[in-house]
Amino acid sequence: MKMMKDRFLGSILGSVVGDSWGARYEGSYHKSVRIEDFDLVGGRYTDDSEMMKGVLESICANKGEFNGPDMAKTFVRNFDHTRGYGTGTISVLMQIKDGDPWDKPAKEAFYGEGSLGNGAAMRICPIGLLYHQDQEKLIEMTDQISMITHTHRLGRQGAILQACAVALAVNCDPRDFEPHDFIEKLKKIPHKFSPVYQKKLDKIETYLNSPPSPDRIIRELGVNVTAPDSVPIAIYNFLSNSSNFYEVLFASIYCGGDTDTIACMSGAIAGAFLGIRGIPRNWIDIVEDVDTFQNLAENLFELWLEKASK
Ligand code: F2R
Ligand code: MG
Ligand code: MG
Repeated sequence: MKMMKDRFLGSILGSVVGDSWGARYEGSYHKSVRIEDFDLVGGRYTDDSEMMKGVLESICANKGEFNGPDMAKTFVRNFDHTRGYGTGTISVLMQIKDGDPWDKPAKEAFYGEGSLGNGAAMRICPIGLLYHQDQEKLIEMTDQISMITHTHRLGRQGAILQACAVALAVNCDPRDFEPHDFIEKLKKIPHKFSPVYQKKLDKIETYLNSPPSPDRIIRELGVNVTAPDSVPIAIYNFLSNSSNFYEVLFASIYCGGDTDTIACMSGAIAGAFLGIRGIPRNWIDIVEDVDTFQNLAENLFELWLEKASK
């Protein structure tokens, strides 16, 4: 049980550490990220962690169940415009704040297409943790939570892929880890992923055998704010550096582009895999509001324990 608690804490705090570190480099061109600059830094977390906090608060208050009005209200209450939100998400949250039903504005975003941004994936790790033994429930809840802001199938599928990666990482033993098995299991998720995700999972498998240049990885997997161009590279950065949390984050930031979000997602997977003991304590201690995130992670673990004992 102690090991499991370590993994819950590792994933939530690993995600916030990745977001806070990555935020320094968001939008950078990858060749301008210098290893000598990448040192112990604190800094503010961004929208990624603020929205994950909202997911944690709402699911803990609702005993692990989805409550759409409550979660939307929590996102709106927490919203701090200085944290660098995506324009589509800002618009959705402001419309809900102004009185629209919680499930209306997201469907109308982007001329009715819905958002395929990575905002649903970046906040979803609590669901991967809580439902790591129940894939059906994990997929159902991830989809419901995504729909508050992201109704495009690619935005929702990216969140499902990320939540499943966190769940798989919780279930893996680092002493006996095979990255190829991890990808195979992701490919076998009983959910119809669009070809863009299927092709990128195939590429990751190939790259694990024979890693191409960083330029090619960035070009083929993508490093931007859309879910299909960020969730796959976060998974790859974890799988190609799984034994070392620092290397996972460094690879995610070195790629440039949407560094806070890619480091947040790879940090969530690596933290679930290595546990909080895999993250140097002094890195965690400098995270803004660390006690709040730690308490929420502990509450989530207690909720899981309660459900597992029934
Ligand atoms: N927004 C940012 N970073 C830029 C500004 C940060 C700056 N440093 C600051 O401090 O102000 N980061 C955050 O946004 C990403 C998550 O975005 P989310 O929540 O998915 O928002 P949105 O707007 O729905 O989607 C993001 C963009 O994707 C494109 N897009 C989405 N759906 C589309 C569609 N159907 N058709 C065409 N384009 C679509 C748009 O460009 C959206 O703006 C994270 O990186 C987070 O850190
Ligand atoms: Mg952000
Ligand atoms: Mg970002």
